[in-house]
Amino acid sequence: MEDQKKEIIIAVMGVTGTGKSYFIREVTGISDIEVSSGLHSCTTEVQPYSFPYAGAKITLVDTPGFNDTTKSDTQVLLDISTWMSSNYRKGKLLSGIIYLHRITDVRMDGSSVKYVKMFRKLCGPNALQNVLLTTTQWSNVNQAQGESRERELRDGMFWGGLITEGASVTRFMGTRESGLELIDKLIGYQPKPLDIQDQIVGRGMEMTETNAGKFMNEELVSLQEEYQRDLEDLKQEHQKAKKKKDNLRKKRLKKERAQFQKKLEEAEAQRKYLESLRVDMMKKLEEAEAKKQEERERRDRAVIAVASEAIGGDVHFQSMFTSYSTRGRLIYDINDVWEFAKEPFDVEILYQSGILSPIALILKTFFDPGMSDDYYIIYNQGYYQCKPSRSVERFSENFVIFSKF
Ligand SMILES: Nc1nc2c(ncn2[C@@H]2O[C@H](COP(=O)(O)OP(=O)(O)O)[C@@H](O)[C@H]2O)c(=O)[nH]1
Ligand SMILES: [Mg+2]
Repeated sequence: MEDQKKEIIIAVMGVTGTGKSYFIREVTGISDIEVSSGLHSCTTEVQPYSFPYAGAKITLVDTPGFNDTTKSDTQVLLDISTWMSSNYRKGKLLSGIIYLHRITDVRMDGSSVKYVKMFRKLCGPNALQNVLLTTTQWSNVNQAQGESRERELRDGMFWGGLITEGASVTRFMGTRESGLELIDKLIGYQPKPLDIQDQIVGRGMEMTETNAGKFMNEELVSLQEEYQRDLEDLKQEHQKAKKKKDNLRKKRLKKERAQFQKKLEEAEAQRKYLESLRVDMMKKLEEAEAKKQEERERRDRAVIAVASEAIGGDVHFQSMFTSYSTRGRLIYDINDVWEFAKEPFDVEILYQSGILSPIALILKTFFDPGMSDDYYIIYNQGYYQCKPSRSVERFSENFVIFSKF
């Protein structure tokens, strides 16, 4: 039987552009995680990434944020809730949440304020003890300015309330080491259910009955009222301009009205959507999520086979890992010998520095029986772990198997 490492699940949350994907990329070492280069957001779905650390399997869950360029805030809340409830149903609890906020922000903009309020409802007081309110992008502010902003955040009403309920304030300095310090903290925490999980799964509530859904609905109602008032004002302005025969102004006001009308309709559509999320509708969404996860697991069943004879490449030293370039093949069915005749591609085998000397690798002791399983290949945004017990012989060659971690 293969030993199953303990899994620690940590969600990474915050509005779009705060550095969630960047954080996960740095900490996991999975370099092909997409980080946005401009205003366009890349994380459109909830996406977990696992990596080995401290003898455990650490899973960092990337989440879409408010102010996404492709998704409404309501949809974002729903995506997060669906993922959370689907995993809770499987008995998976979060060990903690890393909540990211840019220290470069001069003040909290509308989206951040709305997000922080929603976040509080989503977690509830119990889970807030497992939340690290983490500031990012310290390299883009001077230290004194950053510290003064951090104090304002602590003392302000948004973070102040979260802190009173047990959340702690930390910093991410942009490096792997700094990120791992946060992971170290959370590893020791007692995993807890979030309010949203308890409300949807435990109590069978529909979205608008949950605290987060209720909040979102109230936000949308007041947003609609605000737009309606704005439209009314614009209408009067338009009348005045009409009387004065100010055509230029009339034209401008007309354009403005059209914009507000569109916003009003969007808010209305979001509210209707939220209302449509009855229990059976949410069940369906959860099923779709579970299906997606199954599909992913099925894909993850493919393994990477590395021929023992392929040994002999260059050894590189990095901070956390020593890596070694070789070639591997992606195998969907280990019993299909012809898959082992496929054209190999370049892979890097990583191992935690200090465990085995690179000399030992070059001397081909790498595939010795009884060796540790602390060897990995990063492929397709995930870690593949060496399973020495699964090595096979094909075409009189020995292959070592790496399977999804
Ligand atoms: N200097 C610095 N830049 C960062 C940091 N975190 C994120 N960024 C940059 O901020 C932008 C948005 O980051 P991204 O991870 O895509 O944000 P997300 O929308 O929260 O996933 C990217 O251009 C990153 O390179 C950080 O800690 N330090
Ligand atoms: Mg992202």
